[in-house]
Amino acid sequence: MKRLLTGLQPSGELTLGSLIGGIRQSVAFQEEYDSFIFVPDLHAITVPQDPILLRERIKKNVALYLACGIDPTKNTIYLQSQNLYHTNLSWVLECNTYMGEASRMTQFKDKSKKQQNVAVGLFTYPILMAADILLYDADFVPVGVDQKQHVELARDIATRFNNKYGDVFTIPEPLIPKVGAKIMNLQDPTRKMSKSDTDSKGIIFLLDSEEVIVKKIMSAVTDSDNKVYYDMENKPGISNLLTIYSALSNMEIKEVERKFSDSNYGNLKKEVASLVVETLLAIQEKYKSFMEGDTIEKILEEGCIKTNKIAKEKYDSVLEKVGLGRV
Ligand code: ATP
Ligand code: LTN
Repeated sequence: MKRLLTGLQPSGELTLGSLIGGIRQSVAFQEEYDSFIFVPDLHAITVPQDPILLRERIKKNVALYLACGIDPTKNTIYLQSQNLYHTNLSWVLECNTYMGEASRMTQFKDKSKKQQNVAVGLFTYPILMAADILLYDADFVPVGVDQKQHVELARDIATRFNNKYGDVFTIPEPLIPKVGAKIMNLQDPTRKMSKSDTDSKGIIFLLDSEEVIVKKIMSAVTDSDNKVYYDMENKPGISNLLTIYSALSNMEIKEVERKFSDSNYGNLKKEVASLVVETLLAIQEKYKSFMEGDTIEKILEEGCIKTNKIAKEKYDSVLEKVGLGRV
């Protein structure tokens, strides 16, 4: 079985976009791959975080993965900060990465503009990400397009390292989702629904209450044409609602279009709201039971033990190659 590894930053509460575009893909992959899913919590502190909120969010996100169908018997689930080999390997890789290539990372350029004081960790972030991937010989790394450049950097570092010291690392390949359902912000349907956005009116969070979900969908921005059909360019709001309905009902867009061809916008919104509520309430029910018991602690403990063993072996062989470790 080929190995797949991915991480979702606990940078915000998970959204309907995270479910449809991210988590559901991982649920499909778990049947086919030896899947490693971890929480890159060390990556989260590259920008300021409130410690209490951060700890809460990490646990909530793990509970939500499980509630959305990530099966702990098919996935290795763990926290990055519980495995010191990530940062240790990152240091060795930093010493094998050039300033020139690290300086080309476009996400650093974007993210650093938003910070008053830019942490050095924000700059070295992609090298830690390379360590996350290379420690486990991941064959595939599912990521959004914005992360592709980072996986390519991991490939470059691994290739250079292998050439210099002899084969140690598997060269990973990014898995970019085919143009699938991209869920847009309900208030500005030309922008992606993003968990770290500050204005929550256009974002459906997986833990929103029924009342809030209905309110957000009923006030989604549409157009004045009052005809329901899919046209992302001219009718992004309506198209986004059709996309959400299609993704959650597993119906083709064409079928959904047909179903609502005689509806007015109010009716369409009501139906979409009711399907989103049904889906999310079922997830929230499971989420509650995961938050109450000690399942999460147990899963993370198991993941921690398993991944520390794998990572130690890889790290030891890296040390040996570069002339460090036991003499
Ligand atoms: P952030 O705001 O912190 O950058 P994000 O909400 O944009 O986060 P990521 O954590 O970068 O989401 O994405 C995780 C995965 O979920 C990626 O595979 C991404 O493609 C997918 N994803 C996130 N938001 C959406 C969305 N609105 N529509 C479709 N897929 C999404
Ligand atoms: N940078 C990624 C999160 C991340 C990751 C990884 C993803 C950290 N390490 C390793 C895949 C593999 C993000 O912000 N989405």
